Amino acid sequence: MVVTFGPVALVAEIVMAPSCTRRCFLAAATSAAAGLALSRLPNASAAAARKPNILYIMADDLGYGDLGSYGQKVIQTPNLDKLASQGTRFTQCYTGSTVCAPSRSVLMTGLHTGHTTVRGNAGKGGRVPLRAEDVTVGEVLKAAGYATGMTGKWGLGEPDTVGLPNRQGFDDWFGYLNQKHAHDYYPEYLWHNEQKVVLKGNAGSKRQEYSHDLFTDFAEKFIRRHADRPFFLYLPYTIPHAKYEIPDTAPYTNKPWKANEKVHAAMVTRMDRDIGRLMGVLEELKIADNTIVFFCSDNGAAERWEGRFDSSGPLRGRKRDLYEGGIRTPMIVRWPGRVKAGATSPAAWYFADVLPTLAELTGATPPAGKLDGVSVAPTLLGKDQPELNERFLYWEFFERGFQQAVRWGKWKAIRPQPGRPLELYDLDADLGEKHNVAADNPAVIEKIETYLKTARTESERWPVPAPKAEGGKQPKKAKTNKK
Ligand SMILES: [Ca+2]
Repeated sequence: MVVTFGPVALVAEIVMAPSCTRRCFLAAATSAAAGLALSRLPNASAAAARKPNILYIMADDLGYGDLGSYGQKVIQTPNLDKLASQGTRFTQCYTGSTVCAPSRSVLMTGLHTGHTTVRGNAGKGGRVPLRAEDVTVGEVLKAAGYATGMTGKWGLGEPDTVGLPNRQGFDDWFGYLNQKHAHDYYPEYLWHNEQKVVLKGNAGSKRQEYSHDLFTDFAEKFIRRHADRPFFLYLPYTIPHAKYEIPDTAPYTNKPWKANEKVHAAMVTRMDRDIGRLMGVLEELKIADNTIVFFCSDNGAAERWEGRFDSSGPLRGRKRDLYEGGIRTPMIVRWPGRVKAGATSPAAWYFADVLPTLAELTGATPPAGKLDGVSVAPTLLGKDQPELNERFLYWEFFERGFQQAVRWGKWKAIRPQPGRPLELYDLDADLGEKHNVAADNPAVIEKIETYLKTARTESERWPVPAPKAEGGKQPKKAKTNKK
């Protein structure tokens, strides 16, 4: 039974440990069975005794260019820069979508927007929750024995739906369910599991409890409470999403900038400070080396802040675009001794890969059905995965009609509206997606068009609109479909 799980080499190492009794062997072997990826590493046997904790931190609407380690010159992010220096910085990692809810749905389910349940912030008939049959990364890690926590913005289920975090694998969570509610940084209430928690400091017009600070407090307590067992803490911060509210714009208060610019910068720096605080807690508890820390954004920059921060960096577009500025994210992964420190990786991967990756890193069992993502654990651990360059990454987006995007090797294709020809960009030569080279590469277009024929399934809640006639008028058939 033991051998059917873990690679033989790892089991052999455990068997040969001199002081190991049968009981100790079984405990270690169970742990090893649950630690496949660890076994690929030279010093795996010691680490295999204890599954790694996972701290997955995600900002909201943070741009590709907002961090010092990704080229930001103005906003200070010393703690995240340190995280990058201690881990690997991925330059071609992508979110699940160009807006909040579908991106989170992809992250949670390992399915891209052409298959996942929540394909937009709202669908036909309003917001759509995850379904009971959706298997989230929370459920996958919980089943592997992890304590599962979440704090911040959920966005995948309203009260009294099966989409609630507690019904999707999270033991303990605190924050916003509803995305619009999350625009308010001084809410009158938040949720702790299925209970409403009234924030007295924000009653009426009072502004004393900044929700972001409460999430950091919750995260710290969760980590302390679970320091002696494997935990998965998902921390989807709401910063730096609008509204532009913050207790203090330091250290930018005296800058000659617009008010919202000061708030944006101060939000990012405040989040950075708090991530530094959580890293300090991991160090204090002596679990920093056994905790895999991820940091990313949920979609591209909401504002480009051109000439001030240039939050999309060198990329075209921003949130709500399928150009790179809408979907490419900073991604930093830190795991001392395992994920290479101070390294940069151009491997192309995306949110759909997170579930299978975390499953492999923790020895959890991924859901039975086919996922769109693959495990990029080998890539995180510094191994080549040339197959990542051969697969297709897929996005679709329903606001402003219907757009689709595909990444395939160096190529990026976008269909801006149904029925329109694909645009094609060579990202190696043209990171800013300025030159549509579709006409010069018919074989590439044909290959991507063939892929698109089977890339997605229909969703009742997000019907694809019929192609618009030239000039923007809907053909008659589309009108009947719109009811
Ligand atoms: Ca967002």
